[in-house]
Amino acid sequence: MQTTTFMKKTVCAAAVAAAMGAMSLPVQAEGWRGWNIHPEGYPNTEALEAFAERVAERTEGRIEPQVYNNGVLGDQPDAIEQTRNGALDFANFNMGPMGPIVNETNVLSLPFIFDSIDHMHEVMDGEIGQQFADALADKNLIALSWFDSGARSLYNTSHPIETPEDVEGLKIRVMNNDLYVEMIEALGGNATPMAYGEVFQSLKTGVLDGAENNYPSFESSNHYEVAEYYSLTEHLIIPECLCIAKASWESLSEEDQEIVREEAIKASEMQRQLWVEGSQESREIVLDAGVEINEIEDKTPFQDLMEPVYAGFIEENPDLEELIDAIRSSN
Ligand code: BDP
Repeated sequence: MQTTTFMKKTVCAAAVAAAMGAMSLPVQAEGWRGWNIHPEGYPNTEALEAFAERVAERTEGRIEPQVYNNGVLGDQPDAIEQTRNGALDFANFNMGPMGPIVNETNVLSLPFIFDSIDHMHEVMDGEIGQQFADALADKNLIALSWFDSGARSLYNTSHPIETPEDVEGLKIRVMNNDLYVEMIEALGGNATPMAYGEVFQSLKTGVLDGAENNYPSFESSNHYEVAEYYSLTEHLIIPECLCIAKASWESLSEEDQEIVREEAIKASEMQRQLWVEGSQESREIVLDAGVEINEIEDKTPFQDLMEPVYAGFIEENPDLEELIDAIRSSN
């Protein structure tokens, strides 16, 4: 533990102090490593990079966060573990793959739990959002702000999905969470949990028929190049966190904690704004590339099929029923 902490610290302040001709002892800068699954230019990436820059600036180099894009530090379930044990310092996590680790967050993965993105923000920015942050903190993750992740819709290589019958028999990739397997199976499809980075190749080679995601990810992952039918099921509206490893958080002075918290909130404001613009841009890019996008006039048949998913979840987690009701009735 000692060695790891020591190795994570970059003693670069000595050079700064020397350059300034200062005689005081050098301050140790914390070289914070941040996990990000998205590429450069993605709304989340831009917000994380702004966060890193502002934190370094405002702490005068006491914390030097560095964002590692494209999931180069590992897939999401791994990165969650690494952040929990302090091997990584901060990250932008989707609450989907968080479910197997922080059970309460599974509530956010229940299909159609939110009526709209505004509803999700209202819930997450209020008292209920704090309950999720507390549950994450119990598992060593300090959620300082919530990012937007739009609404996830189904896409596939063979035909538009208009009714649940159109999902029958399709091999659909899902994120790592049993709830999504149940969700796809309830629609008559075959679900395959798979790491994000493997989906493109699997769609291309026919190992998968489809997947589900928001516009920016559908576009930036290039899945639209191989799956040309995007159907607006909007079955999941899942928030994401800007999370700090508990060990990294606790190593900060109160003053630096305040700076990091403020900048995380600013980053989420920036991300949400970029998200709206980015979603629109991505939609245009995929349309220009020939993707067929279809609206679903009546989502009730999809929603009705989710009843057993809710029933099974509540049976296994009776203590979470109140939270589900609170979210559903909060709009
Ligand atoms: C994106 C999320 C990212 C997930 C990815 C996925 O932002 O965290 O890893 O979906 O489908 O929308 O795996």
